[in-house]
This record gives sequence, C-alpha cells and structure tokens, in this order.
Amino acid sequence: PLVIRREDYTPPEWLVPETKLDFDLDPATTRVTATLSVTRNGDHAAPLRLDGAGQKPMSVTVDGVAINDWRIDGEQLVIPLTGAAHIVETQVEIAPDRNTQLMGLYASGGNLCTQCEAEGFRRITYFPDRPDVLSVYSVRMTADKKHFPVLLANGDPVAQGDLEDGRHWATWHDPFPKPSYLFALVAGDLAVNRSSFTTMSGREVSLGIWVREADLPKTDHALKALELAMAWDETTYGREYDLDVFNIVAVDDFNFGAMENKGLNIFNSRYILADPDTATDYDYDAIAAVVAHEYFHNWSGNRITCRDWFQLSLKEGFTVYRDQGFSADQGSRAVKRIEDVRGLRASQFPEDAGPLAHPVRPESYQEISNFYTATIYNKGAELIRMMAAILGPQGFRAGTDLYFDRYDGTAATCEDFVTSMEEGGKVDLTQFRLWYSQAGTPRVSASLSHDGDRATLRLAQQVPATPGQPVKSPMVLPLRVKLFGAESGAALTDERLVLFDDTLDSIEFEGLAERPVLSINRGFSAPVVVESDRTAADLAFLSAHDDDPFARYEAMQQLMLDTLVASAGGHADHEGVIAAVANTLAATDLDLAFVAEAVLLPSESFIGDQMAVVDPDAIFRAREALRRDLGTRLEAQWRQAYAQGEGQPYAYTPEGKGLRRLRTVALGYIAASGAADAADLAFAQFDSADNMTDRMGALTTLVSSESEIRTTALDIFYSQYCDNALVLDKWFQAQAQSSRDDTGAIVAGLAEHADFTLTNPNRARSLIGAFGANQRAFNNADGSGYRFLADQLIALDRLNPQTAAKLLPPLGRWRRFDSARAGLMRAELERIVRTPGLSKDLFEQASKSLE
Ligand code: HT7
Ligand code: ZN
Repeated sequence: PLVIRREDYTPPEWLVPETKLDFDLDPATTRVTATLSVTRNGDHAAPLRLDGAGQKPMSVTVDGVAINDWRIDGEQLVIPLTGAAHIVETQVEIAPDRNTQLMGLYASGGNLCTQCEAEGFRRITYFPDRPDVLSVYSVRMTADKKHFPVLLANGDPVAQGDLEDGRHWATWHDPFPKPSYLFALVAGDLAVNRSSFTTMSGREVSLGIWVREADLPKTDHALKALELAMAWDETTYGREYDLDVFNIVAVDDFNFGAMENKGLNIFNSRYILADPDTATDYDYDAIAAVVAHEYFHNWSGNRITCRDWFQLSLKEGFTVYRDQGFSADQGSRAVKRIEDVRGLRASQFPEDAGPLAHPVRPESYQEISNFYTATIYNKGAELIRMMAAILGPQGFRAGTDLYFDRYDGTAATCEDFVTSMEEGGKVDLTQFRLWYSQAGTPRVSASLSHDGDRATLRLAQQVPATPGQPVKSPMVLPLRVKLFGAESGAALTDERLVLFDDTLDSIEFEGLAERPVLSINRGFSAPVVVESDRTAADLAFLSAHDDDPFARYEAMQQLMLDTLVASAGGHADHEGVIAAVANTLAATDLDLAFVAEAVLLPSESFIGDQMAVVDPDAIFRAREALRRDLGTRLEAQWRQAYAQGEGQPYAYTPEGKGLRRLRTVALGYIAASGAADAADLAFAQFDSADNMTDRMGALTTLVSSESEIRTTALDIFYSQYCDNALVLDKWFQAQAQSSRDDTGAIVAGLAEHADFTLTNPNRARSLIGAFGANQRAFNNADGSGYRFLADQLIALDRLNPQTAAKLLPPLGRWRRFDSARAGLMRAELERIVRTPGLSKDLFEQASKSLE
C-alpha cells in the first residue's frame, strides 16, 4: 500500500487562484464543469496534475481549446501546460444516488449534499485536492425546482432564476480563498429557522438552520447555541464572523458529527435536532458543543487552514480546546472537565496504548480518514491546554492573537502555532514540542515523604514504547500540585504549577504544620497517568476535602479503581468506597451534577486498562458486587437522592440537568441493590417521564434487568419512536450496551431487525459501535462477539469504508487479553485483511492492528 510521509511534503507545483464550478444537478447523473485558473508555482516544467476518484473526464480544454493530450496516471488527470498561467476546463459526470461512501456529492433523504474533508472533492471534479491550494470559488447550480427548491453553497448568494423546463438556478460566491475540502453545496426541499447576529464591528449576519419542514421546531436550541458561540468567540478570542450569511444544513446520513465548510456547515442531524421529548440532556450539550466547534473552525481551520494533513491537529486540537472552553463557560466548569477527561480516558488512552497509537502530528498514513482520531482531536486539545497553563491567560491570548494575525489566509503548521505561543507568551517551548512527535501516554510516579515541617515530592516519568517509537525522551509535564493537612483538612500550600521535564525530579515544601496529603495533577493539568503512594485513607480524605472539584472526583475514582482492581484479583474490601460515597452523598455544598459524576464507578474498560491482562468477566463481577454493596448499604441515601426533585417539570437548566443525572444514577444503584421494587420504580419513571433524559435513564436500567417489564418498556419505546431515526438509534444502542448475559445474542438478532441498516452511519454505530464498547459482551470467551464484528465490518466496508474502519479498534486490543481471546481476535483480523476488494481504510486499520 502507498504510504504518505510527512517528510516528503513539497509545495504545490500549480496554484489555482480562482475556481468556477457549474453543477447540473440530478441524483442519477450530475454534470460538473470546472473552470480553473491555474498558475505555475516556481520554476519547473511539470505538467498540471489534478486529483480525481472514480470519474472520467468527458472533455478537457485549455484556454478555451479542446485538447486530447491529457492522460490518466493512477487516478490523476495529467495535463501538459506550457505557460505560466492558463484556464483549464474539465467536464465530468457523477452519480450522487449511488454514492454510499458519503464522500463527495451524495444523496441523503431525497436531498443532495457534499462532504469533502479530507479528500472528497476529488470525487466531484478534478482538482489539486490538497489543503495548501487555496482558491476563490464561484458556484452555479441548476436543478429541478420541485424536488430541489433550495440551492445553497459557500459564501454569499449572488443571483437566482427560473428556467423553462421546471428547473431553476442559483449562483453563490465565496470571497475567501479556501482549500477544496471546505467546498460545499446543498440542493433540497428544506425549511429554515432564521435569526441574525450583529458582530462586534457591526456586521449584520443572517443565520439559518435548514432542515426538513417537520423538524423546524427542533432547531431552536442549535440556533441559540450558534448565537452564543459567535458572541463567545468575540469576547474570548477577539474573533469575529466575516460573511453576511452563515448557514447550517442537517442531513441524516453523515460519516462524522458535522463539517465546517465556509459559510455552509453541514451537520449530522443528531447534532442539530432537539426537543425535550426526543433528545437527552447529553444530546442538548453535544449539540451546543458541536455547533460551537464548527463555528469556531471559521478561524481555527478556515481562515487559517492546514498546510498538509499531518497538521490536522493544528485545527482540530485547537478547535476542540476552544469548544471545551465554550461549554465550560455555559455550565459547570468542573463537570465539563470531568466529562472531557472521562472521554479522553475512554477513547484516547487506549488508542495511545494500542497498535494504532500515533503522535498528535503523525509521520505517515495510508488513508487520511483513519487519522480523525481521539489523539488528533482530544489529546491535541490537551496539548493546547498545557500550553495555555504554561503561558497563563494573558500570555496565551497574546499567543493566539499573534497566531491569528500572522497566519490569516494561509495554510499553516503545528510548528507555526507553537512558535506563535513562544513569541506571544515569551516562553521557550523547545522541549514541549515532543508532545507533537512522541506517541504514548506518559506515566508519572509521585511519592511524598514528610519529615517535621518539610516534605519532599519525588517524581519519576516514563513514556511507554509505541509502534515505531521504541525509545522516548522525557516530556514537559505541567502538574498542578497542592498539599492539604491530614488532620485539619486545611490547605498547607498554595497551588504550584510544577513543570516536570526530566526523568526524575524532587520538589521541596517547607513550613508545613502537619502531615501533608498530596493533591497532584489538579484539573488534569497534564494528560498522563499518575501512580502515587497515597493510601486509601488519603484518597478518601481528598475526596472529601480537596478544594479542586476535579481533584476531588479524581481521588474518588482512584479509590474506586484500586478497590475494583484488587477485587477483580480476588481481594474485595468495599468499606473505604462505601464510606467515601456516603460522605459525598451527604455533602450539602456540592452541585448535584458533580455528585452524580463523583459516585459513578469507573467503566469496565477503564478498570481493564489498569490490569496487566484484562479479565472481562472478573471485572464485571467485581464491579457488579461493588454496585450491589453500594446499593444495599446506602439504599436510604439513594432513595433520598432519587426522591429529590421528583415531579418537577422538565427544564433544560444546570439545576434541572443535575437533578436528572443524579436521579438516574441513584435509580441504577437502587436496581443494583436487588430491591424488589426497582423494576417497577424504573418503569414508573419510564412511563411518566416528560422528557427523553428521564425516559432513557429508566430504559437503560430496565434494559439490563431480568424483569419481564424490560420487554414491555422496549416495545412501548419502539412503537412510540419507530418513525424517528435518531430516537430509534437510542433503542438499538441501549440494548447493545446492556449488561445482560445474552447481550451478544440480542445484538445479533437486532442486526437482522427490519429497522437495522448499514447504509446509515448513525444506525450502524448505534448497534455495532456500542456493542464493540461493551467490554464483557464483546469479549465473550466463545469469540462470537469478534466474529459478529468482523462480519459486520466486512459487509459495511463494501458500502462505507470510512465508517467501517472507525469501528475496527476493539478487535485490535488483542494484546491486552488472554491468549485464547487474543487468538480469536487475531483470526478475525486476518479474515478481514484477506477479504478480496477490501478498502484501504479498513485494510490499514486491520493490518496495523495485527502488527
Ligand atoms: N473537520 C470535520 C471532519 C469531518 C470528516 C472527516 C473525515 C470524513 C468525514 C468527515 N466529516 C467531517 C469535522 C470537525 O472536526 O469539525
Ligand atoms: Zn473539527
């Protein structure tokens, strides 16, 4: 397979200052005429090479004259050109309604839309499809007016008109030079929810969210989030919107969450549509975060884009950091940080510890779509967060101002970003750059010793070997540290930011009045694993006294983890955890959403990540036993928490969300206790809920139960929502996440259900993705889970390779399991690799997972 390497980057041989596109749109056959003004870049005699995929040119002209001496090299169209500047016109035909990959121009729900990142534009027309070729686009679209009354593209609308044959046309112009991956058009029968925003310099921007008419009432939350995001970017980063129009279109078939096309964002409808009856609090939060994320890309991604795809984290890591800051400012900062860290640990840490580990700035790839990973996005965001911590708020803002000013209108690199931080913040980040090039999650061991009024913190770091990187250098780890008095609970020191940049270090503290307890990596200031010599009593103490809510949560998690790992190894002692949870439930100064997070046990897979060999059955048993003990011993407290706010009408407010979250967690513990009324309680909540959060909370509990009511609830849910694809996804997902013994068989049955389809990525992910993440069910010792996943991936690969490749990683974790399971997993990976006609997406993931 062809491997693309970062070190091979060379600037483009030809530039395309202007692009004119003419689309004669039709789902079966769309004709695309592209007129490119091209200029030779530098002193060379190379021909013009345009990327294509799947199509054939019907005609090629140069400066208005048809030519025949073009040739096809691989998938590239090669055109000999003699001068320094030419006008090249190509014509191709494509078939949107046969495009199941959902890259390029495709049909979704009767509408036509595009997805061009990373390399979809070449499936529409011939073009130098690389992010460092920036062009000004003018687009003309012609389509049947009855089926496609709305015609949208990037930038601002210019003109429109009717034609005689029932067709109509529209032209759009985007004045900002952009790479081809940001191109977009939509043609469809859509209704719009409009509002407007006045920018800080007084520009009036028309905002529109376009959806099916029936979905219009579900767009208010997304529209509000957009307005909030626009205002937030002005106050927080001084960034203002730059066109007169900002449109968002929601489509049902989409490979990802959303896409930041200039002035015309296209969204997976699950990140737009919400009302209390169909969307959970989690959905509402995710919608606001994704709307903000795509909007923020207008500066971090569009105005400044990436020089090449190795720099992907330049825009993605920074934009995730920006959307995390936005969400933190809308609600509870602490809960948001807890959620983000939980996400990082659930997806990025395993990636960093497995066969697909790669640096935040990778060195090579076969298929770029495989690199839209948690490492690029979420670890990338942690790198920005660490730089922000090192620079401080003013230095960081000076750094981002410099970055935006200096690189506006260009295709930049991660190095450009770091240099801006160094100059703006006046710091030296030489060693910090290792975070971009070294993969793997650093491990820190921390030990605090105490002698009289002095204490010494000894630190050691180790960065594990990862594929292609056997030896690592020590990294800069910004660790927020504070000491608390073990007796008084008072702070003994101020918080210090320790920049730990060596293999070993020790830090002295003086003037301590009592025995100190160590609070370290507060706020999760560095994305590392910390192993400390803190006792269970120290952790319980911090879970009650630390003044950093994240550190308080973290202490509780560590206490639970230590208990569960010991318990999975046969040494169960639940007393410490029970006391600490009781304490947290009794605390009156904590917000309820925080309490709900703090009392939740670590996931089965995170427990597995702490073990030398993952034993899914022992982990499940240990976790269930602790859940049962917590449920029975604290039953009165759970019932009290559950009764809180009962009957209160639904409101999407921080308080309302906190209440609902805690009630659902409490319901789970009541069920875990084995209480006779648990299923009835859950069913009553399911039946009477006036919102989807409570309904799903109850259904999730019921779906794992042995009670008969389980089927009743699932049937009611199905008949109520079978016409709503996004809600039906939840029905599939909940069953795939169930902890019942027969989950594997249920999932296999659901794959045959009339409503299951591999053509819709949301549906495929709701069943296959959720099942792959269900540690115990997926890793059934008989290998049925592995076989099921491989079968589904092979079938899905024929339709949509990108989505198939994204679902493969659970099979690549074979090294973490016993030899019997490892053998079964490897056999399925080998079967995938041997499959004739496999895509390069799935081949890259599967073959790397075998290494
Ligand atoms: N920048 C967008 C990435 C994306 C994407 C990547 C591969 C295949 C399909 C895709 N759809 C969107 C999304 C984002 O990060 O904002
Ligand atoms: Zn993004």
